[in-house]
Amino acid sequence: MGGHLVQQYRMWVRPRHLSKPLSPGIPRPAPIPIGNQNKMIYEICTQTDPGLTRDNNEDALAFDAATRLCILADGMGGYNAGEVASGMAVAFIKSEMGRWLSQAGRQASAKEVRRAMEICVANANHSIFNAANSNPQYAGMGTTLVVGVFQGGRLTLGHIGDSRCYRLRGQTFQQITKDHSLLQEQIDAGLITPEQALTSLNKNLVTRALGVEDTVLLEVNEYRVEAGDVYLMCSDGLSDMVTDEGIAGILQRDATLAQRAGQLIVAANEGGRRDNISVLLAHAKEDSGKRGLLSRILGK
Ligand SMILES: [Mn+2]
Repeated sequence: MGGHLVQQYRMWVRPRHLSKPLSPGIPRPAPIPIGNQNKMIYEICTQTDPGLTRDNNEDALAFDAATRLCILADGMGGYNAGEVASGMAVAFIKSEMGRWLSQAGRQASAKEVRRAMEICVANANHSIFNAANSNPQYAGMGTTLVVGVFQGGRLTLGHIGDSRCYRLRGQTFQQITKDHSLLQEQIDAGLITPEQALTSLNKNLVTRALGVEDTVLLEVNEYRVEAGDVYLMCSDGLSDMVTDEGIAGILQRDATLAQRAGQLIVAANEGGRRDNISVLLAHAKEDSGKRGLLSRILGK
């Protein structure tokens, strides 16, 4: 029973207090060129941990190396419903979006990738919402989502809820998604300061979630990727437990990407809270051009 209560602490709330619909995000900037795709290579790794006090993991994450599609979800709902929702979201998007990306190939424009992502997430939303409505044990389940596609020098990034994406560029570490949460809305409205937010009790109330209503608004933004950038996608099990400075310090260590992912998990567990922790790291590197003689002759 205790475990059940722990699983329930994270909830979705309808943003009823808002006088107008949530804005779909910042005004859309000019499309970002994809650049020379052959010049950027990506190393991607993932790690997830149930945490110190939970025996189940309601986070789910995956990536597809061929299409550089990255997905992370943090589910919510009673019993194992959170696991079902996040698992469905990741499996569905990996399969559908992965198939579209491999068919559309490297030629897909920013607009097409954005559209495909929106359709894919809308379909995933339907399938989770239908499962929740046809199985009483899954009633009300839902999940946060971060989904990213790296193409050459461009990242198309979608998110719902409070799972996040951060970027380390040189010495600058920055959160590049903005949570869809009650807390973020209170900060935006000037009701509380970011400092007060760190100790707030309603950290876990999200105002958007996948699968809880018949439609969902995915926020999609595009970013220019520079060689050397490290991107971190994570669930709140990391971001609630480790400060931005702490995360940046680990990402700047001289260690392999997988080692740094493991060190983030350790740091979150040292904080001692009882949530699942998931991290996905993507390191953009300039292709050194040291290809074999044959591929240089063939121009590939
Ligand atoms: Mn969580």
